[in-house]
Amino acid sequence: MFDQKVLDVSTPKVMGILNVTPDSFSDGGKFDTLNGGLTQAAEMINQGADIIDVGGESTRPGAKPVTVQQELDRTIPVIEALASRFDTLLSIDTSKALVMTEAVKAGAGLINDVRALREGNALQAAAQSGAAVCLMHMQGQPRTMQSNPTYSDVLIDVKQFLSNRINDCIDAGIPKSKLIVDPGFGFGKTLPHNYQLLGRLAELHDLSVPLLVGISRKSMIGTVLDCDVEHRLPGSLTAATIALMKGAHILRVHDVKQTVDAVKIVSALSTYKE
Ligand code: 8Y7
Repeated sequence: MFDQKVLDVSTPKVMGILNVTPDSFSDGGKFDTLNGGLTQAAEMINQGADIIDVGGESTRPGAKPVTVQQELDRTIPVIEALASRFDTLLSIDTSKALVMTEAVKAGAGLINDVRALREGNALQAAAQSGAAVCLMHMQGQPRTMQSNPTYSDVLIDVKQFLSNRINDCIDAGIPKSKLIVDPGFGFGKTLPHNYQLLGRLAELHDLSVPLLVGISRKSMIGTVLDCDVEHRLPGSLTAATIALMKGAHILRVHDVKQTVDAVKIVSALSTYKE
């Protein structure tokens, strides 16, 4: 099972999303990015977040790429500051080898890579760092991934990809006990693909590693409900609950407090099972 020293996933865990892209905070200066990030992280930790996922590159469809230096400048000070103040597991959301290395030095214990360590040197950097890794499935690249995603069977294809990446990680020296997988909702998937994956999520347990899911406020919620981002909380919680019922171990979310409540309700089912 997953490395208990990294994170105990015997009960479901909540990962709070911390975007430290300048446009996330008031006027976007350096000071604002660091302080805004710390304030938001502290609030999520208070609300019961088990992990804080720090990201300095937007991976939304059509987002502009950022340089290594920009990503380092945005994320490393936040990780250092959080590591000195809190015991909470810190995750670095990046695909860049150098950012992985520096983030782990600064105190991150988990690498969350939407490109599953396929960028230059990422596999080696992650292995060298000794951190845990979340391998996410994505078809194509963020800029173009939603143009015409196709699969023969989305669940089988995603599972095969993740299985291959697990093997590549093990070959590179990352123990299986440090790996997490994620089907990558919204990353090169149509609406039917996303719901087929959610419905068959439990089949990914065959990979024998913990399962992370990120559905919070995504277009798979907004499209069904025909609502914009600020009205997607009830739909996001419903989808999170479905994922929990299918055995998801970690939920990556914006709304930590409400998701912790959903986890408690689902956990009460096991507590009071006869
Ligand atoms: C996911 C993610 C994003 C996800 C993992 C968003 C960075 C888009 N989504 N990482 N990142 N899983 N592991 O809407 O689903 O949050 S960015």
